[in-house]
Amino acid sequence: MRSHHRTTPRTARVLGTLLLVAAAGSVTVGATPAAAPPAPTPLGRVVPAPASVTPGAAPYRITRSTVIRADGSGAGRRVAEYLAHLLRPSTGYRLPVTSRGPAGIRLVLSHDPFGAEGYRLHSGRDGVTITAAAPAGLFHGVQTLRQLLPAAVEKDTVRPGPWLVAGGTITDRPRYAYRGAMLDVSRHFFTVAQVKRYIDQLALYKINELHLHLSDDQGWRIAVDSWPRLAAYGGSTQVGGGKGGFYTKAQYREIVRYAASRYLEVVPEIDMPGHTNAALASYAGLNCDGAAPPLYTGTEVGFSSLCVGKRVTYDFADDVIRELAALTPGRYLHIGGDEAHSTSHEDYVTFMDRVQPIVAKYGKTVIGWHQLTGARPARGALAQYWGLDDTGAAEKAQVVRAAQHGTGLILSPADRMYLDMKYTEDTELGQDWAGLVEVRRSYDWDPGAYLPGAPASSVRGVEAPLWTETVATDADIDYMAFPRLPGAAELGWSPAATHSWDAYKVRLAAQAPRWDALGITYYRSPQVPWPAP
Ligand code: NGO
Repeated sequence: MRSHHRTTPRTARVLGTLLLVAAAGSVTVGATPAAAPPAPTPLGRVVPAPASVTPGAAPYRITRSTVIRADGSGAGRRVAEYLAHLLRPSTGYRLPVTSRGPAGIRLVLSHDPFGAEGYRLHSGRDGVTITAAAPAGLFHGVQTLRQLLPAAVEKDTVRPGPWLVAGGTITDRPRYAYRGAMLDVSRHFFTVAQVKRYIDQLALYKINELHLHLSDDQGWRIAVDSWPRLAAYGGSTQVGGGKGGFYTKAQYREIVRYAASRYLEVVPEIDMPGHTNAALASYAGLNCDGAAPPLYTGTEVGFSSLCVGKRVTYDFADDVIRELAALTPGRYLHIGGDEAHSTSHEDYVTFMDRVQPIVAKYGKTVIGWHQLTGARPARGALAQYWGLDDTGAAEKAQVVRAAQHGTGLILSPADRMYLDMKYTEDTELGQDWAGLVEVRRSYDWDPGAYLPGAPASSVRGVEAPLWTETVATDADIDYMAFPRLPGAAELGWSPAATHSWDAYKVRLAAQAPRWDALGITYYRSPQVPWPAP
């Protein structure tokens, strides 16, 4: 294990103690190997771990006369409506939302310095109050409130309760502003309903960026009016030869809207100049030799490239980026740039020099896979690192140098964060090119120390990509994402001082009844002390 996990700084112990107090009701400093850990109380089982937890005496009880109050009629009110929607099916209560008068659950926007996404949640006999400086903070506070209630609250039919919210105060804010998950909708296509289901799972763990890998060799998944064959033909298949699919602009807007209602920003990716067979197959003119290759349904990588010397390539890039930027209220547009093995280095640099300004022209910030740092990353660009712990020093140094010169970093080390890696040799789904990634391995590292030499401020956060060569259904997504996804979320949200595998695995285990209630099928890793099913 990495040595920085062995030495626990003082602040870490103080916060860790708070968590342990919450978890066990007693003070225990110094991790003993958790053989039979006590079941954590609701306050001690929240994932991602809050920045600070102070248990209180009496819980609040939600009853049939509970009212939810949010001041005003704007975004705060909509968060209150969202909360009521979550609670009504299982409690069977009316839970009216009001903007004045007494209320058991109050969402308050205030000028207190909670930051863009932080919040304070106070729960006691008289009620629950969530206070934040911005609606996103109220929303994240609601996710915490959810986890303070019994798992049965997630059911969609009426349950007996009682609906107790553990008493105490949580003050919380994220470590990183960028906490992402990527879904590859190219290798296998996923419908709008499937993407929404994943969004709801991400929101529960306070993830705020949904990266959609919209194009690759096997499929083009977004309608582009000026190049209609990209979706109509390039989207007509997928890995294994199934019928594929694509999002109309209206459908894509619906994904963006739904994500925004859960405080997630959508980051669209068009992977270029490699990983472009679907586009090359759709338009012969994009190929250097003018001949369109057939559609591709295998899983090899690195064989396709846009034609860097042709003018039409940049007309294509401009049209696609313009139309996609118009569908994107978010700040970022991801242009891929990985595994351009069929593009010469010189061509790669030329291509990136020409395409990055197009992204800026349409008002967006470039994100690229970290190979972009081998070209000239545009000012303000972010590079997404997907190497391994033991990636060569020269490659890491190139990324670190870019970070020292202002390129921001999103960390997705493949042998930690890739949700498509097998857990063990016996995992049926998934790949193993980056190794086997069990739950502990995926959680137990520090994004702040991962690339020594990269300025702390260059690390904008983490992202857990789910590539879908072997993933085709909701159940497949669930199995690969759970239980690793909550760990990725915790790495992005929780202060480094709360990091402890022994404490985390107990909190993680306590999530299982919630997943059962939500219909999420997960991998029962032997590393985690799950409750009996
Ligand atoms: C690599 C490759 C993808 C694969 C993935 C599978 C990146 C950035 N490019 O990650 O095309 O789908 O591995 O794990």
